[in-house]
Amino acid sequence: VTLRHDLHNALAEDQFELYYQPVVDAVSGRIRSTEALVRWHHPSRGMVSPGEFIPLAEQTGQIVPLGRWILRRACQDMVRFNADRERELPVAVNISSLQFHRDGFLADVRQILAETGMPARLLEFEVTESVLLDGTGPVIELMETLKDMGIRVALDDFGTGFSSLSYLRDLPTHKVKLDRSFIKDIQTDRRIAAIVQGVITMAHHMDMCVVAEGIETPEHQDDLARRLCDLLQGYYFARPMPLNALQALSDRLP
Ligand code: G
Ligand code: G
Ligand code: MN
Ligand code: NA
Repeated sequence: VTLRHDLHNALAEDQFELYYQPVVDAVSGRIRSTEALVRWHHPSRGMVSPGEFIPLAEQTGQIVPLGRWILRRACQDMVRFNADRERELPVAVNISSLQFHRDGFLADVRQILAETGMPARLLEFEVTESVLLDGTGPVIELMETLKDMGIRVALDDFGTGFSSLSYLRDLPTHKVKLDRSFIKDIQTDRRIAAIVQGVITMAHHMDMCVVAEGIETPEHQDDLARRLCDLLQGYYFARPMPLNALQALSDRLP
């Protein structure tokens, strides 16, 4: 039996779970937000990586109901999580191409916000350049509408596509997430370091904030903090974790 076949029943069988990875202030290391990352507990194979099943779900169209479930669960979780926190944490949800460009997307989002009581200002969407490129419709208008609703859209995996600079120029976005492939080599490759510094400086001149992904060592943190990168995310601070673990962590690192 194939993964594709199993995926078909996984939603009805309640086999998905959301993990959350903290995003921290580059200098203080304190939690500023979280990214929701879906996990599939397969009945016989154990945990299957989203790197494996998200592309499948995109091919079959299942990403639409799955994406709706992910957004609803992230909102439910964070409303609950924030209820007993002094400072509320925003959550970022990855949005696939098919989901983003579907006619019913905005209606789904409005419905889920209303139903869960999630404040739009605490919700952020992460989209990649390829999601934006796929668009046949008016991507900028959609992003403006989301912005008017109070939802921010961040550019994910920034630097891995081909049109990064024009996106910075044209899109109503407040945040870029530097792909972790840059961070990996930042200390050994002067060109990479120059690109990273250039993106940070440019983004700041455009009133955007920069998140560096894939921070795995204290040297990575020092380097990015020195370059005035705003936010950091990576295994050095925390791996993606279940909601109750995030709760425990944030109680220790308020
Ligand atoms: O969590 P992990 O690093 O294994 O994720 C692998 C890939 O799957 C990443 O590219 C990530 O963006 C994607 N991914 C994880 N969770 C989601 C999700 O909820 N929705 C979408 N569309 N992609 C996700
Ligand atoms: O494509 P996107 O940026 O949404 O995917 C995030 C993915 O990166 C998740 O699957 C998450 O598990 C992974 N990730 C998060 N931090 C690190 C890290 O420090 N190192 C590596 N190798 N992967 C990471
Ligand atoms: Mn992401
Ligand atoms: Na990324």
